[in-house]
Amino acid sequence: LVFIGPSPEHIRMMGDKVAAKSAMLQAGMPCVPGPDSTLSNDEGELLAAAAAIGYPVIVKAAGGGGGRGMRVVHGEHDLLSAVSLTREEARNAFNNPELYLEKFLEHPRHIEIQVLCDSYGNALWLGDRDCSMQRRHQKVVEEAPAPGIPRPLVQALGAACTNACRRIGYRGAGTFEFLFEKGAFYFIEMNTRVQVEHPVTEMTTGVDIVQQQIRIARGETLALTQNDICTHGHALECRINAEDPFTFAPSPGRITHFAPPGGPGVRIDGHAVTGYTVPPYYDSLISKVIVHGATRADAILRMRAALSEMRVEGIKNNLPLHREIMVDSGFEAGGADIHYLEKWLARRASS
Ligand code: MV4
Repeated sequence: LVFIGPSPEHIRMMGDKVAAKSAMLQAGMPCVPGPDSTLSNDEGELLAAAAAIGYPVIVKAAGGGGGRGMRVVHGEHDLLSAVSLTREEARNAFNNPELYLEKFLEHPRHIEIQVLCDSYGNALWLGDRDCSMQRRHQKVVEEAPAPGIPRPLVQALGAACTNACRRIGYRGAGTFEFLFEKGAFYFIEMNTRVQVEHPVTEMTTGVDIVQQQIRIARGETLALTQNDICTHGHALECRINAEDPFTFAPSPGRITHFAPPGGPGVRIDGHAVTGYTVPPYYDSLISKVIVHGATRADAILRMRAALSEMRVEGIKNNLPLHREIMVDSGFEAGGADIHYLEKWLARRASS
Protein backbone atom coordinates (compact mmCIF):
# COMPACT_ATOMS: atom_id res chain seq x y z
CA LEU A 1 0.00 0.00 0.00
CA VAL A 2 1.27 3.46 -0.89
CA PHE A 3 -0.14 6.47 0.90
CA ILE A 4 -0.98 9.28 -1.53
CA GLY A 5 0.08 12.43 0.30
CA PRO A 6 2.83 14.20 2.21
CA SER A 7 4.94 12.46 4.86
CA PRO A 8 3.44 12.10 8.36
CA GLU A 9 6.16 14.48 9.63
CA HIS A 10 5.04 17.24 7.26
CA ILE A 11 1.36 16.69 8.02
CA ARG A 12 2.17 16.87 11.74
CA MET A 13 4.35 19.97 11.31
CA MET A 14 1.62 21.86 9.44
CA GLY A 15 -1.03 20.68 11.92
CA ASP A 16 0.92 22.52 14.61
CA LYS A 17 0.38 26.11 13.47
CA VAL A 18 3.28 27.43 15.58
CA ALA A 19 5.73 24.88 14.12
CA ALA A 20 4.39 25.62 10.62
CA LYS A 21 4.81 29.38 11.02
CA SER A 22 8.25 28.98 12.53
CA ALA A 23 9.40 26.78 9.61
CA MET A 24 8.02 29.33 7.16
CA LEU A 25 9.68 32.27 8.92
CA GLN A 26 13.00 30.41 8.69
CA ALA A 27 12.36 29.84 4.99
CA GLY A 28 11.95 33.60 4.50
CA MET A 29 8.17 33.56 4.08
CA PRO A 30 6.34 36.77 5.05
CA CYS A 31 4.22 36.02 8.15
CA VAL A 32 1.74 38.01 10.27
CA PRO A 33 3.67 40.05 12.89
CA GLY A 34 3.85 38.32 16.28
CA PRO A 35 6.26 36.28 18.41
CA ASP A 36 7.75 33.15 16.82
CA SER A 37 6.86 31.02 19.88
CA THR A 38 3.96 29.79 21.98
CA LEU A 39 2.51 32.08 24.64
CA SER A 40 3.73 31.85 28.22
CA ASN A 41 1.27 31.94 31.10
CA ASP A 42 3.05 34.86 32.74
CA GLU A 43 0.68 37.85 32.80
CA GLY A 44 3.44 40.39 32.44
CA GLU A 45 5.00 38.61 29.48
CA LEU A 46 1.60 38.27 27.78
CA LEU A 47 0.81 41.96 28.16
CA ALA A 48 4.28 42.88 26.92
CA ALA A 49 3.99 40.60 23.85
CA ALA A 50 0.62 42.11 22.87
CA ALA A 51 1.82 45.66 23.49
CA ALA A 52 4.85 45.02 21.28
CA ILE A 53 2.54 43.97 18.40
CA GLY A 54 -0.04 46.70 19.05
CA TYR A 55 -3.80 46.10 19.42
CA PRO A 56 -5.94 44.62 17.98
CA VAL A 57 -4.27 41.23 18.35
CA ILE A 58 -5.58 37.71 17.77
CA VAL A 59 -5.01 34.76 20.12
CA LYS A 60 -4.82 31.50 18.17
CA ALA A 61 -4.56 27.85 19.23
CA ALA A 62 -1.49 26.01 17.90
CA GLY A 63 -3.75 23.00 17.30
CA GLY A 64 -6.50 25.05 15.65
CA GLY A 65 -6.83 26.23 12.09
CA GLY A 66 -9.61 26.84 9.62
CA GLY A 67 -11.15 29.33 12.02
CA ARG A 68 -11.36 27.10 15.10
CA GLY A 69 -9.78 28.20 18.37
CA MET A 70 -9.14 31.90 17.97
CA ARG A 71 -10.18 35.13 19.68
CA VAL A 72 -9.69 38.79 18.76
CA VAL A 73 -8.53 41.14 21.51
CA HIS A 74 -9.06 44.89 21.10
CA GLY A 75 -7.26 46.15 24.19
CA GLU A 76 -5.19 45.06 27.19
CA HIS A 77 -8.26 44.89 29.47
CA ASP A 78 -9.47 41.81 27.49
CA LEU A 79 -6.16 40.03 26.90
CA LEU A 80 -5.79 37.81 29.97
CA SER A 81 -9.39 36.53 29.93
CA ALA A 82 -9.17 35.87 26.18
CA VAL A 83 -5.99 33.86 26.69
CA SER A 84 -7.49 31.71 29.48
CA LEU A 85 -10.74 31.12 27.56
CA THR A 86 -8.95 30.20 24.33
CA ARG A 87 -6.52 27.96 26.22
CA GLU A 88 -9.38 26.02 27.83
CA GLU A 89 -11.16 25.65 24.48
CA ALA A 90 -7.93 24.51 22.85
CA ARG A 91 -7.26 21.98 25.61
CA ASN A 92 -10.76 20.51 25.15
CA ALA A 93 -11.05 20.70 21.36
CA PHE A 94 -7.49 19.91 20.22
CA ASN A 95 -6.00 18.27 23.31
CA ASN A 96 -3.30 20.96 22.99
CA PRO A 97 -3.39 24.10 25.18
CA GLU A 98 -0.57 25.88 23.31
CA LEU A 99 -1.44 29.35 21.96
CA TYR A 100 0.22 32.02 19.85
CA LEU A 101 -0.33 35.69 19.25
CA GLU A 102 -0.57 37.72 16.02
CA LYS A 103 -1.46 41.21 14.90
CA PHE A 104 -5.16 41.08 13.95
CA LEU A 105 -5.62 42.12 10.32
CA GLU A 106 -9.04 43.74 10.05
CA HIS A 107 -9.88 43.68 6.34
CA PRO A 108 -7.74 41.05 4.62
CA ARG A 109 -8.44 38.94 1.57
CA HIS A 110 -7.80 35.18 1.72
CA ILE A 111 -5.38 34.20 -1.04
CA GLU A 112 -3.75 30.82 -1.49
CA ILE A 113 -0.95 29.32 -3.59
CA GLN A 114 -1.16 25.75 -4.92
CA VAL A 115 2.08 23.75 -4.97
CA LEU A 116 3.14 20.31 -6.23
CA CYS A 117 6.38 18.64 -5.12
CA ASP A 118 7.92 15.29 -6.00
CA SER A 119 10.18 13.15 -3.80
CA TYR A 120 13.36 14.46 -5.47
CA GLY A 121 13.37 18.13 -4.48
CA ASN A 122 11.39 19.43 -7.45
CA ALA A 123 8.67 21.93 -6.59
CA LEU A 124 6.16 23.85 -8.73
CA TRP A 125 3.50 26.44 -7.99
CA LEU A 126 0.29 26.48 -10.00
CA GLY A 127 -0.89 30.04 -9.51
CA ASP A 128 -3.09 31.63 -6.87
CA ARG A 129 -6.71 31.40 -5.75
CA ASP A 130 -8.91 33.96 -4.02
CA CYS A 131 -11.19 32.35 -1.42
CA SER A 132 -12.39 35.50 0.34
CA MET A 133 -16.10 34.89 -0.38
CA GLN A 134 -16.87 32.87 2.73
CA ARG A 135 -19.41 32.55 5.54
CA ARG A 136 -18.42 31.24 8.96
CA HIS A 137 -15.15 29.83 7.55
CA GLN A 138 -17.00 27.93 4.81
CA LYS A 139 -15.89 29.01 1.35
CA VAL A 140 -18.83 29.84 -0.92
CA VAL A 141 -17.21 31.09 -4.17
CA GLU A 142 -13.55 30.67 -5.17
CA GLU A 143 -11.64 31.99 -8.14
CA ALA A 144 -8.30 31.93 -9.93
CA PRO A 145 -6.39 34.13 -10.32
CA ALA A 146 -7.01 36.61 -7.46
CA PRO A 147 -8.32 39.76 -9.15
CA GLY A 148 -6.47 43.07 -8.94
CA ILE A 149 -3.24 41.94 -7.30
CA PRO A 150 -0.07 42.99 -9.16
CA ARG A 151 1.26 39.83 -10.84
CA PRO A 152 4.92 40.41 -9.89
CA LEU A 153 3.85 40.34 -6.23
CA VAL A 154 2.10 36.98 -6.74
CA GLN A 155 5.05 35.59 -8.70
CA ALA A 156 7.45 36.48 -5.88
CA LEU A 157 5.07 34.75 -3.45
CA GLY A 158 4.86 31.63 -5.61
CA ALA A 159 8.67 31.47 -5.75
CA ALA A 160 8.81 31.87 -1.95
CA CYS A 161 6.40 28.91 -1.62
CA THR A 162 8.41 26.57 -3.86
CA ASN A 163 11.61 27.63 -2.08
CA ALA A 164 10.02 26.80 1.28
CA CYS A 165 8.88 23.41 -0.07
CA ARG A 166 12.39 22.54 -1.20
CA ARG A 167 13.84 23.70 2.08
CA ILE A 168 11.57 21.51 4.23
CA GLY A 169 11.53 18.59 1.75
CA TYR A 170 7.77 18.71 1.22
CA ARG A 171 6.19 16.03 -0.99
CA GLY A 172 2.81 16.02 -2.74
CA ALA A 173 0.12 18.64 -3.31
CA GLY A 174 -0.13 21.49 -0.83
CA THR A 175 -1.70 24.89 -0.36
CA PHE A 176 -0.11 27.90 1.30
CA GLU A 177 -2.76 30.17 2.83
CA PHE A 178 -2.17 33.90 3.08
CA LEU A 179 -3.94 36.98 4.24
CA PHE A 180 -3.53 39.90 1.83
CA GLU A 181 -3.97 43.42 3.17
CA LYS A 182 -2.71 46.82 2.01
CA GLY A 183 -0.60 45.33 -0.76
CA ALA A 184 1.23 42.73 1.36
CA PHE A 185 0.93 38.97 1.87
CA TYR A 186 1.13 37.25 5.25
CA PHE A 187 1.42 33.45 5.58
CA ILE A 188 -1.09 31.94 8.05
CA GLU A 189 -1.35 28.17 7.47
CA MET A 190 -0.48 25.36 5.08
CA ASN A 191 -2.94 22.67 3.99
CA THR A 192 -1.36 19.29 3.30
CA ARG A 193 -4.15 17.95 1.10
CA VAL A 194 -6.02 18.55 -2.13
CA GLN A 195 -8.71 21.13 -1.44
CA VAL A 196 -12.32 21.54 -2.53
CA GLU A 197 -11.38 24.58 -4.64
CA HIS A 198 -8.56 22.91 -6.60
CA PRO A 199 -10.60 22.82 -9.87
CA VAL A 200 -10.20 26.57 -10.44
CA THR A 201 -6.43 25.99 -10.52
CA GLU A 202 -6.85 23.00 -12.85
CA MET A 203 -9.00 25.11 -15.21
CA THR A 204 -6.49 27.98 -15.40
CA THR A 205 -3.30 25.85 -15.61
CA GLY A 206 -4.56 22.74 -17.44
CA VAL A 207 -2.78 20.59 -14.84
CA ASP A 208 -4.74 17.66 -13.33
CA ILE A 209 -3.74 17.99 -9.66
CA VAL A 210 -5.12 14.61 -8.59
CA GLN A 211 -3.27 12.85 -11.41
CA GLN A 212 -0.09 14.62 -10.25
CA GLN A 213 -0.71 13.44 -6.65
CA ILE A 214 -0.90 9.84 -7.87
CA ARG A 215 2.20 10.19 -10.05
CA ILE A 216 4.15 11.70 -7.15
CA ALA A 217 3.05 8.85 -4.85
CA ARG A 218 4.20 6.33 -7.48
CA GLY A 219 7.67 7.82 -7.14
CA GLU A 220 7.67 9.59 -10.49
CA THR A 221 9.67 12.74 -11.10
CA LEU A 222 7.51 15.80 -11.90
CA ALA A 223 7.37 15.88 -15.71
CA LEU A 224 6.49 19.58 -15.59
CA THR A 225 8.89 22.42 -14.85
CA GLN A 226 7.90 25.94 -13.75
CA ASN A 227 8.40 27.13 -17.35
CA ASP A 228 5.66 24.70 -18.44
CA ILE A 229 3.17 26.41 -16.13
CA CYS A 230 1.25 29.35 -17.49
CA THR A 231 -2.24 30.34 -16.49
CA HIS A 232 -4.96 31.17 -18.99
CA GLY A 233 -8.07 33.23 -18.41
CA HIS A 234 -10.16 33.11 -15.28
CA ALA A 235 -12.04 30.38 -13.39
CA LEU A 236 -14.82 30.53 -10.79
CA GLU A 237 -16.28 27.83 -8.55
CA CYS A 238 -19.67 27.97 -6.82
CA ARG A 239 -20.21 25.41 -4.05
CA ILE A 240 -23.75 24.04 -4.29
CA ASN A 241 -24.93 23.07 -0.82
CA ALA A 242 -28.05 21.26 0.37
CA GLU A 243 -29.08 24.08 2.71
CA ASP A 244 -31.66 26.82 3.06
CA PRO A 245 -30.38 29.77 0.99
CA PHE A 246 -31.53 32.24 3.68
CA THR A 247 -31.14 30.49 7.06
CA PHE A 248 -28.32 28.10 5.98
CA ALA A 249 -30.04 25.24 7.84
CA PRO A 250 -29.00 21.88 6.32
CA SER A 251 -31.61 20.40 3.97
CA PRO A 252 -30.94 16.69 3.48
CA GLY A 253 -33.37 14.49 1.58
CA ARG A 254 -34.17 13.10 -1.86
CA ILE A 255 -33.28 15.06 -4.97
CA THR A 256 -36.37 14.62 -7.17
CA HIS A 257 -34.77 16.32 -10.18
CA PHE A 258 -31.11 17.11 -10.84
CA ALA A 259 -30.10 18.82 -14.08
CA PRO A 260 -26.48 19.99 -14.27
CA PRO A 261 -25.51 22.80 -16.65
CA GLY A 262 -23.15 22.20 -19.55
CA GLY A 263 -21.48 23.78 -22.54
CA PRO A 264 -18.00 25.14 -23.27
CA GLY A 265 -15.97 26.09 -20.22
CA VAL A 266 -18.42 24.53 -17.74
CA ARG A 267 -17.35 21.71 -15.40
CA ILE A 268 -19.39 19.95 -12.72
CA ASP A 269 -17.64 18.04 -9.93
CA GLY A 270 -20.06 16.08 -7.81
CA HIS A 271 -22.00 12.93 -7.16
CA ALA A 272 -25.60 14.19 -7.11
CA VAL A 273 -28.11 12.74 -9.61
CA THR A 274 -31.91 12.61 -9.85
CA GLY A 275 -33.12 10.19 -7.17
CA TYR A 276 -30.03 10.64 -4.97
CA THR A 277 -30.68 11.06 -1.26
CA VAL A 278 -28.47 13.61 0.51
CA PRO A 279 -27.70 12.01 3.91
CA PRO A 280 -27.99 14.16 7.04
CA TYR A 281 -24.66 13.05 8.53
CA TYR A 282 -22.08 14.91 6.47
CA ASP A 283 -21.13 18.27 5.00
CA SER A 284 -23.92 19.77 2.86
CA LEU A 285 -21.78 20.12 -0.30
CA ILE A 286 -23.52 18.26 -3.15
CA SER A 287 -21.95 19.65 -6.32
CA LYS A 288 -19.43 22.19 -7.56
CA VAL A 289 -20.08 24.35 -10.59
CA ILE A 290 -16.80 25.47 -12.13
CA VAL A 291 -16.52 27.75 -15.14
CA HIS A 292 -13.63 29.06 -17.18
CA GLY A 293 -13.58 32.14 -19.40
CA ALA A 294 -11.02 34.24 -21.25
CA THR A 295 -11.48 37.03 -18.69
CA ARG A 296 -13.07 37.36 -15.25
CA ALA A 297 -16.05 39.11 -16.86
CA ASP A 298 -16.48 36.20 -19.29
CA ALA A 299 -16.25 33.70 -16.45
CA ILE A 300 -18.99 35.57 -14.54
CA LEU A 301 -21.24 35.54 -17.63
CA ARG A 302 -20.66 31.80 -18.01
CA MET A 303 -21.41 31.20 -14.32
CA ARG A 304 -24.66 33.19 -14.57
CA ALA A 305 -25.73 31.09 -17.58
CA ALA A 306 -24.71 27.83 -15.89
CA LEU A 307 -26.59 28.68 -12.68
CA SER A 308 -29.70 29.68 -14.60
CA GLU A 309 -29.68 26.33 -16.46
CA MET A 310 -29.07 24.21 -13.38
CA ARG A 311 -31.97 22.51 -11.56
CA VAL A 312 -31.87 20.96 -8.09
CA GLU A 313 -35.37 20.03 -6.86
CA GLY A 314 -36.72 18.21 -3.82
CA ILE A 315 -34.30 19.73 -1.30
CA LYS A 316 -33.46 23.31 -0.43
CA ASN A 317 -30.15 24.46 -1.90
CA ASN A 318 -28.08 27.61 -2.32
CA LEU A 319 -28.46 28.03 -6.11
CA PRO A 320 -30.60 31.16 -5.47
CA LEU A 321 -27.82 32.62 -3.31
CA HIS A 322 -25.19 32.01 -5.99
CA ARG A 323 -27.44 33.60 -8.64
CA GLU A 324 -27.64 36.72 -6.44
CA ILE A 325 -23.89 36.83 -5.77
CA MET A 326 -23.10 36.61 -9.49
CA VAL A 327 -25.04 39.83 -10.18
CA ASP A 328 -23.78 41.69 -7.10
CA SER A 329 -21.77 44.79 -8.00
CA GLY A 330 -19.33 44.27 -5.10
CA PHE A 331 -18.52 40.76 -6.30
CA GLU A 332 -18.33 41.91 -9.93
CA ALA A 333 -15.80 44.59 -8.98
CA GLY A 334 -13.43 41.90 -7.63
CA GLY A 335 -11.20 42.04 -4.59
CA ALA A 336 -13.86 41.72 -1.86
CA ASP A 337 -12.40 41.01 1.61
CA ILE A 338 -13.16 38.04 3.92
CA HIS A 339 -16.00 39.96 5.65
CA TYR A 340 -17.77 41.09 2.47
CA LEU A 341 -20.19 38.15 2.10
CA GLU A 342 -21.25 38.09 5.75
CA LYS A 343 -21.96 41.84 5.69
CA TRP A 344 -23.86 41.42 2.41
CA LEU A 345 -25.92 38.58 3.93
CA ALA A 346 -26.71 40.67 7.02
CA ARG A 347 -27.99 43.52 4.81
CA ARG A 348 -29.99 41.05 2.68
CA ALA A 349 -31.58 39.50 5.80
CA SER A 350 -32.73 42.89 7.13
CA SER A 351 -34.25 44.17 3.86
C1 MV4 B 1 -6.42 35.89 10.99
C2 MV4 B 1 -7.31 36.94 10.68
C3 MV4 B 1 -6.86 38.22 10.90
N1 MV4 B 1 -5.63 38.44 11.41
N2 MV4 B 1 -5.21 36.14 11.47
C4 MV4 B 1 -9.49 32.33 10.15
C5 MV4 B 1 -9.24 30.98 9.62
C6 MV4 B 1 -7.82 30.70 9.87
N3 MV4 B 1 -7.27 29.99 8.77
C7 MV4 B 1 -7.18 32.03 10.05
N4 MV4 B 1 -8.23 32.99 10.15
C8 MV4 B 1 -7.98 34.29 10.30
N5 MV4 B 1 -6.77 34.61 10.78
C9 MV4 B 1 -4.83 37.40 11.68
N6 MV4 B 1 -3.63 37.63 12.19
C10 MV4 B 1 -8.57 36.64 10.15
C11 MV4 B 1 -8.90 35.30 9.98
C12 MV4 B 1 -10.22 35.06 9.42
C13 MV4 B 1 -10.37 34.48 8.16
C14 MV4 B 1 -9.28 34.09 7.39
C15 MV4 B 1 -9.45 33.50 6.17
C16 MV4 B 1 -10.74 33.32 5.65
C17 MV4 B 1 -11.81 33.70 6.38
C18 MV4 B 1 -11.66 34.28 7.64
C19 MV4 B 1 -12.77 34.68 8.36
C20 MV4 B 1 -12.61 35.25 9.59
C21 MV4 B 1 -11.33 35.45 10.13
